[in-house]
Amino acid sequence: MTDRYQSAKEIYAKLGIDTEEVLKKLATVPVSLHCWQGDDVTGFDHDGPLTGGIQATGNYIGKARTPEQLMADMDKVMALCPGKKKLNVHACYAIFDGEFVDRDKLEPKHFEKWVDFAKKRNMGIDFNPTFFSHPKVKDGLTLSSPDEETRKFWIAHGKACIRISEYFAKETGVPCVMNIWTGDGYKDIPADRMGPRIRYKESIEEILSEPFDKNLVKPCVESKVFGIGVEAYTVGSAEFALSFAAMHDGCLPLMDNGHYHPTEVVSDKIPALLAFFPEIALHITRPIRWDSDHSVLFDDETREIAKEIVRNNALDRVYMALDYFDASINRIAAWSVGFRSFQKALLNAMLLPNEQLKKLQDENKLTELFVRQENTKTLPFGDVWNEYCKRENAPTDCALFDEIDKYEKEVLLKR
Ligand code: RNT
Ligand code: ZN
Repeated sequence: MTDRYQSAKEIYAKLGIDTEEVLKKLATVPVSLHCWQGDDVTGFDHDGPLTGGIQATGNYIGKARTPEQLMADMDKVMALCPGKKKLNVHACYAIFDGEFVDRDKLEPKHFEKWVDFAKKRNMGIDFNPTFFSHPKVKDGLTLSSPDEETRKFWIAHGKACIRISEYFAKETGVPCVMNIWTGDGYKDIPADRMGPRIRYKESIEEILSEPFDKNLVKPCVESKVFGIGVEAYTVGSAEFALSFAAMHDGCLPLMDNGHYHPTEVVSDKIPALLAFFPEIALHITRPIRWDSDHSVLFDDETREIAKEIVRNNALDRVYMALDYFDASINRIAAWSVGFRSFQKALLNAMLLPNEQLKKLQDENKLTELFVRQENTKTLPFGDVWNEYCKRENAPTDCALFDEIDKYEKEVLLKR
């Protein structure tokens, strides 16, 4: 224990915060680490471009091109990050040994290697059907397509993913969050806004008619306001996803903080949803002017998101997953700084005198609240963070770059 941590511990104790308890607790809170930062959302089941209105920009060296490379990179990222990780896989990351099957025919066996990977590392797994980057996306539409054959194909994919999700949960002993997101929409003003939404609704209902144990599989619907080439209208808008989840028992709303108008904040939406839903899910990202999916930083909104989860005692009601993909810088750096930043945000939230601050609000002592809230920003948070990294065998912030640089020279540059 360093002198600096010792001194920080005493300062926090005076505010009624037990740093030891906080460090122990934080190390048990799972955050989903997405596999797709490692290869720019490419996956292993196709050669085509990334579609669906999302884009990874940049061409930094060292992109993972095989399951082995992606898993090795993920291992490196996990070694660089303190905290409990859950694995987040997309259906397009199926691993085929010889025979290839299309997405409507995927089976648990195509994900056996991911299960082995997760089990060996004591991780649960989250899953995502992949409704993009595929020739059967017809005119930009999948589950909301007016073409029955297209719609059927994608429903079959969704059902296959439910079965795979249940397999993940059974194998790992941890519930699997299965997130439904499609890029369905129109570039310009549609003539019919409701038709596609009705079809989308019915398609998701058909997917969820696949039998599954609600304690093992947690289906979610992720909303979005717009995508590239889908600027005028998205089928799965915020109201659509929220209403769908509210009306279907066992279905969760998923909010991605890159999917709203730029002045809207997801932090404020979290307590609103927690007032109604037993459980909700998040994609944590960093949008810059649009849904750009930059790596997460320890910035104001990330801190606010973590605060809303922690101070509402909702760590076990909110499924937290990262979702970004920056290909313009070392991917291991983007991946790990994002995970570490969210860990920092959670730690910061857990180190705040939340109960005292709430009390000031309820007593309408708003001047004191104003002053004390601002004062929390200069508490010796960094000393507790360093101690956390040390205990979790992860590098401190000062040591992080050298480790990334070494891996780049020894592994990534040789690819
Ligand atoms: C796209 C959504 C979606 C994807 C991943 C890859 O805007 O955020 O969650 O990023 O499924
Ligand atoms: Zn997302």
